[in-house]
Amino acid sequence: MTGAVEAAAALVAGAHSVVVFTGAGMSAESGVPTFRDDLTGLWARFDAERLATPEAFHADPDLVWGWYEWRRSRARRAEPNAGHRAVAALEAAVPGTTVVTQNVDDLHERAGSTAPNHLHGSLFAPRCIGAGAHPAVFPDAEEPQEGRRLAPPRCDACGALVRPGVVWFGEALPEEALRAAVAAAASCDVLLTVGTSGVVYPAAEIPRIAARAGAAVVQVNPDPTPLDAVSTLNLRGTAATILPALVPV
Ligand code: BJW
Repeated sequence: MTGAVEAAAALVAGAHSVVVFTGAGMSAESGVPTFRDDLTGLWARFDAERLATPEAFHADPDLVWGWYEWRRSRARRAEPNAGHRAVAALEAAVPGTTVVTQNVDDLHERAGSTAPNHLHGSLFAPRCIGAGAHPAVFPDAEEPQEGRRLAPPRCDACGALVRPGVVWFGEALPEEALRAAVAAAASCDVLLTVGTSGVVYPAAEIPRIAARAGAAVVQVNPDPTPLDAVSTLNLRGTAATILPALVPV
């Protein structure tokens, strides 16, 4: 263990309350591409920041729904990695632990985390765009390797188009999830920020809120990010290699 990893492990071991704040890098070693990785297959010539918008869905629902169904089928096939399992073990070891994730996969849950707080929604909670926002249920499909355009289903209750249950650019985050994340960040002893570029707001405020409130912020990321500046310790490595060393034994 390097000195910085040992120092981070000591901070976690001495904490009563820990927030684990995760981004797409958390699932990279499970084979789920990060949000800012280049798109592949049918979407190679598109920019994720433009596809993840209500405007893109309204302009071309089949393109955007096909992208999300492709991602949902890949996320279903992915398995949690050692980093997800370490987060669940940390929750068990430090009872005052809150997991706040920007990820739309379910790998924290499948690794054993009890109730991760999903700030940007979920690939597994589609709903209709009608006024009732009815939850939609339809069979899982195996998507082809290269992806495909796919017409979104219609809502059984009101006939409106079904959309992914994620938070797109320009949309509000789920109110209760954001409130709980802000409260946990404002009162924790240690915040671990893992695998996020820290550029998408308001989520990127979460580590900054913890730092302003006096918590130690420990960043796990192979690359520098704007969160380096608020981090007490910057651990340059991957989630699956570093997080297991931070779990108190
Ligand atoms: C590893 C690793 C390994 C690799 N181990 N690490 C203030 C300032 C400027 C702009 C704004 C602002 N406030 C709001 C905005 C606008 C906008 C915004 O932030 N834009 C910025 C891009 C400039 N925000 C919004 O629009 C938000 N809504 C909003 O503000 O609404 C206002 C409102 C209020 C009331 C009513 C109505 C409106 C909504 C933001 C929603 C973001 N949604 C997305 C898409 C979700 C669905 C989908 O997945 O398709 O969420 S965008 C995308 O970014 C996704 C992610 O959750 C999010 C964060 O990305 P993340 O997780 O950090 O991934 P990457 O790829 O960026 O980084 C990966 C990192 O991992 C890298 O650092 C790697 O080095 C690292 N890594 N391998 C550890 N193995």
